[in-house]
Amino acid sequence: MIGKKEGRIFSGVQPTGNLHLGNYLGAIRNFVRLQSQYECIYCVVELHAITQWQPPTEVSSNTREVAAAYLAAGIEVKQHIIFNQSQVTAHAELAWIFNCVARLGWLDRMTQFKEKAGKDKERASAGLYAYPTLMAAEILVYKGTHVPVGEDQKQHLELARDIAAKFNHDYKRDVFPLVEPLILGAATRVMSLKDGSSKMSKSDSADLSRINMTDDVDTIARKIKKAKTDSDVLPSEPGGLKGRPEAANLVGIYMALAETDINSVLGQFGGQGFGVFKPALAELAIETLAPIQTEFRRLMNDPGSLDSLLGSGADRARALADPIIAEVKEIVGFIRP
Ligand code: AQP
Repeated sequence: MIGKKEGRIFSGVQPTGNLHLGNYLGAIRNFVRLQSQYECIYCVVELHAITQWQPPTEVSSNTREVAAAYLAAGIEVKQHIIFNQSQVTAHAELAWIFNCVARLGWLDRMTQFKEKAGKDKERASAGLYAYPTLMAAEILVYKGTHVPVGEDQKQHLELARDIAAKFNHDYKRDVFPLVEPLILGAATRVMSLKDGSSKMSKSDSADLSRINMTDDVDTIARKIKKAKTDSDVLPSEPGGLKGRPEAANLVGIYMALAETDINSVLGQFGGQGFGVFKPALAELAIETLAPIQTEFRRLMNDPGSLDSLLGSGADRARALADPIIAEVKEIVGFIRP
C-alpha cells in the first residue's frame, strides 16, 4: 500500500526517445523529490507516444528507457508506482468519456497541438488532437491531486481542471478533484542549445539541440561547447541577460544543476566569457548526470527485470483505477452486472 500524506501525484513521460536534460530538470528530478510528501504514480505514457508515428520496436525500447530513467533518478518502487500506460485500460475508457465532456472549442485552443501538427493539421492524427483528454483521464482515473510537469504542460492541466469541473457539474456529483500543477525548480522550460527561443525537445531533428540522458561525457562536453551563444561576456546582474536567450538558457541550466540562484551564478561568472563558463557548465552537467547514467545503463542491460517491474506496477495501478472507473461508469449510467 502506498498511502501517504498530502495528496496523490500522477505524472508521465512519453516514450518518444531521446530523453533529455529538460525532461530530467523539468520533470523527473521533481518526481523524485516529491516522493517524500505524496503518494506517487509515475507512468510511461505510450498511448500519448503513438499520437505521432513511432516504430513499434522503438516504442518498447523507449518505454524501458523511461522506466529505467525513473528508477536511475531515484524513484522508489516499493513505496510508489511505476508502470506503462497501455497495461491499464481504464485510462483509455475514461479518456473516451472525457472526449464526450470536453468541448471542441477547448481543444482548439491547445498550443501543443498547433505546434506538433504544424501547418498541415488535416494530416495530424485524431489522437494528437485528443491528447489532452487522455492526459486528463490518466490523472483523474486515480483522482490525482497534484501533477509535476514542465511549463509546456500547464495549458493541458488547465484543461484537465475544466474537464473535471464540467463532469462534476453535468453529473451533479463531486467526483473529480481539480488538479494542481506543480511547476517546480529553476528549469521549468529548458531551451534548445541551438535556439534559445525553442524548447529543448525529444523530437527536434538536431541532436546538438539537446543533452540526451544517454550522452557520454565527451558528447555532453562537445554539445555544450557547440551551444549557440553571443559574443558578450556574462553580465553581473540578471537584467544583463535580457535579449540574450541562449546565454540566459545556459545560465538557467547551470543554476538548476547547481541548485543555486541566478545571483550566485552571475556572482561567480559575471564578466567572464563563454570560454570559461561553458567548460564549467559541462563539468557540472557531467558530474550531475554520471551516477544516474551509470545506473540507467545497468538497468537497461536487464530488460526482463524492467518488464516485470512495469507489470507489477500496472497491477498496483489497476487496483487503484478499477474502482474509480467503475464509479464513473455507474454515474454515467452504464449497466454492469
Ligand atoms: N524543455 C523542457 N524543459 C523543462 N521540462 C520539459 N519537459 C519536456 N520538455 C521540457 C517536461 O518533461 C515531461 C515529459 O515530457 P513529455 O515526454 O510528455 O513530452 P513533451 O512535453 O512533449 O516534451 P518533449 O521532450 O519535447 O517531447 P516531444 O518532442 O516528444 O514532444 C513533461 O512534464 C514536460 O513538461
